[in-house]
Amino acid sequence: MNTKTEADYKSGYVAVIGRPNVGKSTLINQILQQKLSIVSHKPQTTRHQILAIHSTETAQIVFIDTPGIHNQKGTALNKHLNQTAQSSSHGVDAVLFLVEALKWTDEDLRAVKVMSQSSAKKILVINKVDKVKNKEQLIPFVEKIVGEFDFNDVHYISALRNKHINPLLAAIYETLPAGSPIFDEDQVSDRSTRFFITELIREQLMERFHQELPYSVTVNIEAYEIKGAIHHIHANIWVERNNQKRIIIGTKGEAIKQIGINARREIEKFIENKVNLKLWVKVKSSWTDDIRAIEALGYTDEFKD
Ligand SMILES: Nc1nc2c(ncn2[C@@H]2O[C@H](COP(=O)(O)OP(=O)(O)OP(=O)(O)O)[C@@H](O)[C@H]2O)c(=O)[nH]1
Ligand SMILES: [Mg+2]
Repeated sequence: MNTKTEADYKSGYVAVIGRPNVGKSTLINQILQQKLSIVSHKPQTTRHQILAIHSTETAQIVFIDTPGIHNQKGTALNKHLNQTAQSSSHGVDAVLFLVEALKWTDEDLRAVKVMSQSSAKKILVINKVDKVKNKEQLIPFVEKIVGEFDFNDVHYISALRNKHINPLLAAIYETLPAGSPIFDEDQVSDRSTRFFITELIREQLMERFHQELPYSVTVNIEAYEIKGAIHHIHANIWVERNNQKRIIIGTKGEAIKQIGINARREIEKFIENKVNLKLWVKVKSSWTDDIRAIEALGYTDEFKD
């Protein structure tokens, strides 16, 4: 039960927006000290909107991790990812707009325009400052951005190295309205365990096959059974073509075996139980263009409020 009263507590939603690969998920994981959102060096890692709930003694910040806003046109999946990110900047108390230090691309421009439409408080977050040797270079970089677009505040951080996150949290706190906790204080996400399991498998696929496989690889759980102390999980990996299936399976099944071992380890850490993981690779032609398939694989109606 929530015992906090409005007088001594603040709570609200904060959307984290930016082009792919700027470090949105890394920042959220760092704040929560938990891997809620998978991370990779490949752009467009996040595909689903995820709520990450950060509860402290004085506030509850509900972060919305979003897919990076990108310029790739075409498939229904790509359009859906951009729409997801756009819609999340509305109805929130603050927007964190992430950019990578000294890197400004057309995709950042597209993302900042989306963000500008939001009526929430806007915080510009310059991430990956650990990569910048001469920090003075940051001044003209930031001046140009704040000269063109409206921000209430600017922060310089390294999400990866956990640098200057506390001042950012303090600034977020200032934007929140008074209110009692929105979620139970021990709840960290709106997502199910099954969802995180599919994400942990997808993370291994992205890590190993980032060159060979398209973004369209997806995972669903076919069966989940707990027998005694062991969780038996049977998951399908969906690809679009037979040659992609061959890549994932590898010579004599070596690749899929390794994916399975690594994913099982991550899943065991996450659910704190022993796991027996079975993976199957299945081909569904062009599911990224098929809006019904996108619905079936859970890419819609993601934001529960
Ligand atoms: N050097 C450095 N690398 C970082 C930092 N933050 C994130 N990264 C790296 O940047 C890459 C992308 O990070 P993600 O957190 O997946 O980025 P994202 O914005 O969520 O990307 P999408 O989900 O694709 O939109 C990963 O390789 C991270 O390790 C940072 O502060 N410094
Ligand atoms: Mg991400």
